[in-house]
Amino acid sequence: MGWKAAQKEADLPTKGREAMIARAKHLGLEAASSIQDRDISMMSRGELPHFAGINTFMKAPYVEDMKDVGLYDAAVVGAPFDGGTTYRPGTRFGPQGIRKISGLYSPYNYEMGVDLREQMTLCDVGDIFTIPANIEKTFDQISNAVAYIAASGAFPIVLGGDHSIGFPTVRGIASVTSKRIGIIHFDRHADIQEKDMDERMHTTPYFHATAIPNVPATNLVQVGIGGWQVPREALPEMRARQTNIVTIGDIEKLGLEKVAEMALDAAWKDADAVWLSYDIDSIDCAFVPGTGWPEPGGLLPREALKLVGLVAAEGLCGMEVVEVSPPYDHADITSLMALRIIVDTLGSMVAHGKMGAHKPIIDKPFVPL
Ligand SMILES: [Mn+2]
Repeated sequence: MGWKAAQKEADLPTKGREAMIARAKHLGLEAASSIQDRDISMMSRGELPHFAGINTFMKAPYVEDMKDVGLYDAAVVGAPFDGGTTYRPGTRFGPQGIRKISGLYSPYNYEMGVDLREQMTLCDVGDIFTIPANIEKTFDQISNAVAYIAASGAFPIVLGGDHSIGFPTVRGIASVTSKRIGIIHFDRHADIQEKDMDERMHTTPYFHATAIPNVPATNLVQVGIGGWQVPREALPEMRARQTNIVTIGDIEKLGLEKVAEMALDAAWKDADAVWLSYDIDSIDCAFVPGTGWPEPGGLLPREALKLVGLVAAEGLCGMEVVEVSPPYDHADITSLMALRIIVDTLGSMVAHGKMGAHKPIIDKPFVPL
């Protein structure tokens, strides 16, 4: 595998890199005459140095004019909101935490033989204007943003935010299609009770998402559920709605390939598209301390990356990574893990020819709430 990947790199184009360097030199001016590498510019305007520059997601172009988002295959959008948290807050800083560490990465993945800069176009549209103390108004803003991005043709990549945003994101995508949507949801928590402390907190998104007519609960697959943090209030809903639940024990027993196959079967059964919701707390809290409800005994990072790669290979209509709380993080490791979930998802989609595959399901115009 190692040598095969080395061979594969020779076939990848380099046009994206050349365009980036030309743009950097045009905008950032010529480097000092003492610098031999004439691809370097006076001002950092591209990938290098990794620690320099303005922190968009992986240095993707910042698209300030939302009307241009459809010019890109995929768009990163932040949903900085922690009003739905029921223990540790801080996920309002999640989008900036993930963006900050994303400067570390190049767009190339060795094992996949994928170069995101050469094989797709990515932009960062910045953050949704969330309303800090109002869950419902924030939900409306998030649904509109996701619906607008999806209707434009770009693949939405949502940086949470706590998991309460899992309802409005799906409501947004479901509003621009008449087609049936399944959800693959990685989490330690079932998040499917109707209310928590009288509000639609981060414990509730899948009650509300699967009440949407074209998002049936039977197409909801919840992977990694278990431990001591699943509220009993969720259980009657799981039973009544016939959701698909996979525990860490199931994963240990069946193996990653089998679990991914089962998840894909259930999520895609009579469905036309699948949304990925990745709660970072599905991973053992030793690896993701910066999260709202840390729980030991979850997925190992290698398992998490393998699973998302497998489920993304069939294509997705959008994704979110939630529950990254930088104030509780150490050395950016939780943000880094969230970043890997995103780039591994994109890499797998690109490797399997699925980037852009969601476009045919978008058959309704954007109608704002
Ligand atoms: Mn969770």
